[in-house]
Amino acid sequence: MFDSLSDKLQRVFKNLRGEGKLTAENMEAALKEIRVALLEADVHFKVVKAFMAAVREKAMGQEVLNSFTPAQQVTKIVKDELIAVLGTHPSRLRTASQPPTVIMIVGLQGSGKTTSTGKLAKHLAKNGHRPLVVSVDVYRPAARKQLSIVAGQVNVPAYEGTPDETKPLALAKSARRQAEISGRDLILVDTAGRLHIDDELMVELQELKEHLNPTEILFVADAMTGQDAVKSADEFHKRLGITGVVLTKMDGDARGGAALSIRHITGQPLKFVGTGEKLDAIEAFHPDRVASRILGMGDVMSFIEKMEQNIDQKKAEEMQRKLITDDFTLEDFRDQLKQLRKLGPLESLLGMMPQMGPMKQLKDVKVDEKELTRVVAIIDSMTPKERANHMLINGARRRRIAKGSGTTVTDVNNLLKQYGQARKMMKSMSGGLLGKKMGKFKLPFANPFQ
Ligand SMILES: Nc1nc2c(ncn2[C@@H]2O[C@H](COP(=O)(O)OP(=O)(O)OP(=O)(O)O)[C@@H](O)[C@H]2O)c(=O)[nH]1
Ligand SMILES: [Mg+2]
Repeated sequence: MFDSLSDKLQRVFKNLRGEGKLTAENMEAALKEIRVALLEADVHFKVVKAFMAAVREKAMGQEVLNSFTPAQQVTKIVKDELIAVLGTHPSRLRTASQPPTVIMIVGLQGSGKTTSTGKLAKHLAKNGHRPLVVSVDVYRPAARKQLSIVAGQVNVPAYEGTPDETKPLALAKSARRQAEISGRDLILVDTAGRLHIDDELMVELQELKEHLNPTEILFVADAMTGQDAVKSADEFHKRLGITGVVLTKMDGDARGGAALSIRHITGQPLKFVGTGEKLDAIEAFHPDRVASRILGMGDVMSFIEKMEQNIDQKKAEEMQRKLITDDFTLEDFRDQLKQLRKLGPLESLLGMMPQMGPMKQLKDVKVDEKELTRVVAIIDSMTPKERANHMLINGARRRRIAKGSGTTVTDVNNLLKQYGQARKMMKSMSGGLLGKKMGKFKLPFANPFQ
C-alpha cells in the first residue's frame, strides 16, 4: 500500500535532512520532487494541484523556527496536507434512528461488492450489530448463491428470497421485512454490477434508493484501476448520490492514486479499505494513520488494535516475561510464528510498523509464507531439549535437523541466526520507544525474517 509514494516522499525528506535552513532553493527543489512523487503515484492532477498550492503556501509562510529542521518542517506540512486530502476525520458508518438501517453496496462489475458485503457484515457483527445480507443481483445466476456462501463463512444470515421474487426491489423489501421479524438491526444490500455505467443499472439503483431509504450508499471501487475508480465513483455520485467509498484490493495497489484522489474529487469520504481476499481483510479508514504510514512513521494504533483482537493477552505477557529474563526458547519462537499467522496478511501487518529505530530493517522484508512454513518445520524437527536450549545444536545436530525437515544445513543455520536476532530485537523493542507507546500491551512475537 502506497509503497512507491512512501519511498519517494521519504527520499525528499532525507535530502532535506542535510540542509541547515529552509531556503527558497531547497524548498523549491523539495516541492518539485513532492509533485513528481504524487503524479507518479497516479494522484488526480486536480488533487496534486490543490495539494501543492496548500503545501507551498504553508511552507513559504513558515517562520523558520530554529528548533525544527527543514526536514521536520516539511514533513509536518506534508503530513497535515495528506490528512486533509484523505479526509481529516475518520468517517464512520451511520445508522438509522429507526432500525433496520439499510446499507446499499453499489459499484462496477468485479470491484469487490460481494466480498466487501461479507467483510462489512463480519466487521459490523463484531461491533455489536446484527446484520442481515441480501443480494439483489437477479441477472447473474450464481450471484445470490455466492453471497449466501460468503455470509455463511462469517456467520451472518442471508435472505435468499422465494422463487417468485425476481425483481431487485421485491427481494430487498422482503429482506427488510425479514430483518424486522428476526430482530436484525442492519441490512446490507449487495447489488448487481455492470461493466460500464449504464442507464438501466442507474434506474434500478435509483428505484432501490427511493424505496429503501438507505442510510448509506457505499460505492465499492477497485484501487488497482486507479483514476478509473475515481471517475466511476464521481459518476455514481452524480447520478445516485453515494455516501462513502470502500476501496478494495489495496493490497495489490502500490501507488495509492485512487485513495488519495477519491475524496477530493467526489466530496465523499473513504470509509473502508479492503486489503486482501480473506473476509477479515478490511480496515476502517483513518486518514491520520494512513498519512503516518505513507510518511514511514508507521501506524502503531492500527497495529495495536489488530493485536488486541487476535492475540491471547496472557500468552503475550508470558512471552514478554521470557524475553526479559532470557528464557525465550525456540519453542516460544515457533509459537509466536503461529500466532503471527493468525493476524492475517503479513505484508499489511509489517506495513503498519514505523520505519525507524529497530523497526527500520522491516521495511524491505519480503514476507514469504513458504519461508514461515519452512521455519516451523525446522523447529518441529528438533528435540524438545534442543528447542529449550539452542546452544546444544552443534554441527551433527544441524545436519540431522536439516534432513528431518527436508531443508539444508544453511537453512538451519539461518534460522538459528534469525532466532538470535529476533531475541535481540524484541529486547530492544520492549524497552524502547515502541514499548512505551504500547503501554501495557506487550508484543507477542519476534520478527523471524531478518
Ligand atoms: N486481493 C484482493 N482481492 C479482493 C478484494 N476484494 C475483493 N477481491 C477479489 O475480487 C474478486 C471480485 O470480487 P467480488 O466480491 O465477487 O466482486 P463483485 O463486485 O461482487 O462482482 P460482481 O458481483 O460480478 O459485480 C474476487 O476474486 C475477490 O476475491 C481485496 O480487498 N483484495
Ligand atoms: Mg457480486
